[in-house]
Formats: sequence, structure tokens, C-alpha cells
Amino acid sequence: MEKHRKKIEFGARQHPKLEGITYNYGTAGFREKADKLDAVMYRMGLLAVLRSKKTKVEVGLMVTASHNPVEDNGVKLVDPMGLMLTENWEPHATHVANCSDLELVDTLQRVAAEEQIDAKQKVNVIIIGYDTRPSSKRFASSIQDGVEAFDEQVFQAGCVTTPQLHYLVRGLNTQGVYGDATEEGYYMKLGLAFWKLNGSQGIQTPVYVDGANGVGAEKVPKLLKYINEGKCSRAHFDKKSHLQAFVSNDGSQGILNDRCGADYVKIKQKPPVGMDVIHGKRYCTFDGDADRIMYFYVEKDGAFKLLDGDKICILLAEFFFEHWQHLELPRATFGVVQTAYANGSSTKYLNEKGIRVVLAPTGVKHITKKAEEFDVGVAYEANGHGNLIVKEKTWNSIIACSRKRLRPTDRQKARSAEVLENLINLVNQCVGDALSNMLVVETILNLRKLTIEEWAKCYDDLPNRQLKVKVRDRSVIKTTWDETKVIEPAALQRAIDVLVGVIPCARSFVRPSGTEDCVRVYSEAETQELADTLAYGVAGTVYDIAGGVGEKPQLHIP
Ligand code: 16G
Ligand code: MG
Repeated sequence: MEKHRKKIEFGARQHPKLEGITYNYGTAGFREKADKLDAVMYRMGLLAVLRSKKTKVEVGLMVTASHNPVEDNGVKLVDPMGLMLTENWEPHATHVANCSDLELVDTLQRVAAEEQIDAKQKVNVIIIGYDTRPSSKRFASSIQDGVEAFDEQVFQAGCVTTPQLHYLVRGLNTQGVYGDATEEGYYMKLGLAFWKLNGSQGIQTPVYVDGANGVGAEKVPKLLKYINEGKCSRAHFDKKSHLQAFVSNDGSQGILNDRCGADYVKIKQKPPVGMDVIHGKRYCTFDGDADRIMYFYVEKDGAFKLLDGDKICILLAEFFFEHWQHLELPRATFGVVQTAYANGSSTKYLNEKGIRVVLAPTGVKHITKKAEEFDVGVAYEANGHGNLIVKEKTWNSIIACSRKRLRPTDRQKARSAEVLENLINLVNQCVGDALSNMLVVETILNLRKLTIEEWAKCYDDLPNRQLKVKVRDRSVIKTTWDETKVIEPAALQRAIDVLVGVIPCARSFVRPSGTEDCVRVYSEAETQELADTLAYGVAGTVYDIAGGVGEKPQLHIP
């Protein structure tokens, strides 16, 4: 470290830390107004070098603030297998971001000592990706300054979706076994799996995509090129399939995430601005960095129908489970991970199908970790983040079933194994991925010959309501691990129990947000009126018991 002290200090002068801000490496890395982030970017370049020295392989950094407004930005570190930064490094990131410029080298030295990092360990390369925000490209170069202060090298992956950056990191660290570590390799892998599942006929009806004016919008046509022109294999150019996707909010006019994108559609429960939504067509919506997706359509009478992460989860889990049962792998476990936000009807539906469901706290890192406890885990958040995770030994068993010469009586088994092998290749196992999950949904609907309306009808969502309450200090609220109950203040949970108890089939919980300064309230009940009454009742109680500020939430009945 001493060897690089001068260079690191020189860089710190080019990227000086702003006074009076405390940064926190939260569920999705750092997020802030972009004009407050330059020093954090430089410092994360430095930290990524230490992380890479520690793991002895490549790590990545993604510059994005996902569904936040365009003036925000953020950065997160990506671990060697393309997963989120391991939790015990989050405090290191927070310390390195918050120390003064003068303390920077010493803080890095402390991290290196605590993690017993061998200073001589060589770093191959640090991979950097960024989204379409105006500040993003500049930040990628601030990160590069951090990496170069250690005399290490970067690979600038350019403007990519968050899941593509995760894919690149995993591709590099598996020497291409997971997939060629290039953007082209990503399209080829998905394109080939899509062709194997859907054949040359492909899918006959188009899907309409709300690109949130973000990075996903510009990647859809690239992906389609590989599918429709058969460019999904270097050796063969004959693997042509068919998929049409028309992108609105493609960034040519509108503003990133402005009245469009998955977050807007979910919260407002209405179509994005900038898209003509017509009965009889199938729509989906991405968020700004394309790691979330949801589907929607309108009924004849114009009623808006959203198919959120829970519905996608069920489509995937049920399809997978049916084929999985044909494989007869008795010792292998299959399960679904949801969060407390999962609609009660979705959990009931899965239970009735004999599929095991477990809960995890909100956030991709939590659901992913929980899913890893199964041999095959499907992990989804209602807001559209989700994927499928398969253990290596189970992957090998599936391939063995699919490749083995089986007796004619085992044909179904071989067919199911082949479908699952291709489906797993179609999923981005690192992290939820809007592009890949769009192909997954399109494929399952196609293979099952389901329309979006038929898919929507698999269960009716219980009416629900989400609210935010402003309190003086949201950290006074402590919940159980799965976030379904409040532990402190105990009086708050007692009050929630009373409110829930008087409404049949109702459920409600509260938790401090990990990304905003507020407490979130969720409620569901048999009717919208009851869900609203309950949500406002609970919100009012949070306000009274947990130090509410500003206006008290109140239900205004028109
Ligand atoms: C972040 C998380 C998302 C979670 C959301 C909850 C990642 C990549 N993203 O966006 O999974 O649902 O935070 O936000 O982990 P909240 O804590 O403000 O409710
Ligand atoms: Mg996102």
C-alpha cells in the first residue's frame, strides 16, 4: 500500500470527498444525487482492487441507480460469481466511502490488514459497467482512476444492463463455462437456449416493451438480432428462431424512469406514459437498469391487469416443478423463496401445488442466499426482481438425464431434462434479469400455449395497499428476520395485531425501508376497501407509536 500512497493521495485530490454527507452501502450499494458521488466512485475503484486481491479473481463494479430519477446515481460491487458483494464487506465499503481524504490510505490499509490481504497478489482486471445516466460514463472513469492508482487494469464493459455486468464477471471467472465473457456471448447464450426451446417457429405474437428510457431499451433490438438472424452460435448460422418485441420509452425522447418503468407501473398500478396500451396485446415493463420486469395488459373494458414478480415466479416455478418431477431425483430439493410482500394468493397457490415456499427479507442478496439452500431455488420479489438458482451437482444430474441414452419408457424423463437444461441456460443465474426473464416468460407461455389473460387467471391477487410513513428515526423499528412482525416497539405489533384481527383473511406488516427515509406499510384483505382501511389504520399507528413527523397518514374517502 505504501508503494501506492502517493498515487492514491494524488487521485484523492482529483476526486475530493464532500463534507457533511454520510454514505451507506445499502441493499443495492451506494445511491445518492449524482453530484455527491464522484469521490465514492474513485474510492470504490480502490476497494474493488482489494476485493479482487482477497478473492484472487476478477470482480466487477456497476454504476447505476436502477429505478431512481435521472439526477441520482449509484455504484455496487459485484463478487466473483456474478453475485452481490458479500455482506461482511459492506462495512468496509461504508468506511472507505466516509473517511476523510487524509485518512483514505490508512483506511484501505486497515481493510487490507483485517482481511489479511496479500499486497503482492496480482489482480487480473476489474470489470466496469454503467447505465445510460448522463453522469454514468464519467463515473466509470473515476472508478478507473481508483483502480489505476494501484497500478492495476480495468476492462471497461461500457453501457450494459446490471445483469449483463454480473454475467460478464461470472463468465470471466468460469473461463467461459458459464458463457463467453462478452456482451455478444451473453446474447449468443440466451439466443441458443431460446432457439432450442422454441424452435425455428419461435413465437408468433409480439410482445410490447416499456424500456423505462433506460439501458434495457437499447439492448432489446440487439438480443432480437441474435434470435431472429440465427447468430446464436459461432459455428452455425442456421439457428434462426422468431421473436418480435416493440420497444416504447426507448430513450430517444423521454427521461429515464420518468412516469414509466417497472417501479412506476407497480406503484401506480397503471400503464406507463409513452405507450399506447390496447386490449388483446401483451406488454412488459423493465426498470432503468433492466434487472426488474413485470407484465401487464388491459381488459376489454379498459381495466388494467398487472402480472408482477409473484405471477412470473409462479409461471416459472410451476413449469420447472412439473418437468422436475419427471426426473425422479428424490434427494434433490426444490423450493420457492418469496418476501413478505408476496401476495397471499400466490403463496397459497404454490402450497396447493405441493411446492415448498420459504420467506426471506427484502432485497436481492437475501432472497438469493436463501434460494442457495435448495438444490433448485426460484427466488422472486413481488416488484419483479427474480431468478432461478441451480446447484452445480443438480445441474450435472439434469445434464446427465438429458444426454443419457434412455429406454423408450424414459422418453418423458429425457425430454423434461432437455427442457430444463435449456431453460436454465435461458435464465441469468447471477441476478434477476429483465431481458432473460422476458425470454423465459415468452417461452413458457409459448410451450404451454397460454395467453397472458389465461396466465393472469391462475389466481386472483388479494387486494393490497402499500404506504409510506415518515418518522423521526426509522431505525427504532426492529422486525423479525423475515420482516413479518415488529419486535420493537412491542406496542406497535400489539396494535397491528388488533387491527388485523378484526378483518377476515387480512395481513399487514411494517418495516423500515432500506433505500428511503421512511417506514413502509403493507396490507392485504379480501376487498380493496378493507385493505385500504387496514393500511391507513396501521400507518396511523406507526405514526403515533414510532415518532411520526409531518402529516399523519389518513384515508380520504371521496
Ligand atoms: C433495492 C433492492 C430490491 C428491494 C428494494 C427494497 C437490490 C438489487 N435491489 O432496490 O431488491 O426490493 O431495494 O427497497 O437488492 P426498500 O427497502 O426501500 O423497500
Ligand atoms: Mg434495477
